[in-house]
Amino acid sequence: MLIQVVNPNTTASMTDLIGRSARAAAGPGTAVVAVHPEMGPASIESHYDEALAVPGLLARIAAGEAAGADGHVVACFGDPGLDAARELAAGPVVGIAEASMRTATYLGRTFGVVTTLQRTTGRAWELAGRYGVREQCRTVRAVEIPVLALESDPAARSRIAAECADVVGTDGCDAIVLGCAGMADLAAELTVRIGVPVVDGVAAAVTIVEGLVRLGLSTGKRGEFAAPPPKRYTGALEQFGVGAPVAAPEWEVSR
Ligand code: 5HY
Repeated sequence: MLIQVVNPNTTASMTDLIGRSARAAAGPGTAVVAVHPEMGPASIESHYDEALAVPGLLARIAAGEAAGADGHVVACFGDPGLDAARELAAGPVVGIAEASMRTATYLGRTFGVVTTLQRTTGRAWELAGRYGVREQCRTVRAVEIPVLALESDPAARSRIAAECADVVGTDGCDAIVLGCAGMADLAAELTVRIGVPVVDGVAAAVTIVEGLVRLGLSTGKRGEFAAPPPKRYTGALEQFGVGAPVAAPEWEVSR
């Protein structure tokens, strides 16, 4: 099978990091392509960023569909455009926030989220409510490190570790969810260092998509997530008209 993992921001180094985590989680017989949009924000740290990331994300979902992807991951902790992507895709589409939060509920009674900026914590709480895990989510913390500084700030790793340790020590959480795709490479080390399961949403989402495809299950297309009704889109969005030609991705499906 082939899973397309879309980093909705446009930073190639973050796409590479996401791809490494996704490939490490994928089982034998599962190919992973990690991509990002040609247009959109370099990182997603606000509602404005999130809104402007969605068109590029959807273009990637459409291209992946045309190229035969069996499923998709939306690799951003706000799960931007997830419902719209489910309308476009034939296969399952899973966001890393939903995947990581639901996964954490299998690992203990409570979990805490550690994310980047304080201003994004409201979205994490909102998603916990949307996904029906608000009771198990005991805390959402921010280390106040911008998304792209996760790679460049030498103190980032230790600050995230300290926040995770406090989530366990102060809030007594049984598990931790990393609230940014850019933290994907920290989960294994933090699990050992903190002593509780630390969930990377990229790996969790790939595993869930893989399982759904293996079970022959996908998004229900008879109701809310049926293909969008055809209509005209104007201006910069003209390419999104349903039925408009879809740009082929740079990658080929090699099964
Ligand atoms: C993410 N932003 O996973 C989110 C994290 C966040 O560019 N990729 C981003 O802080 O909301």
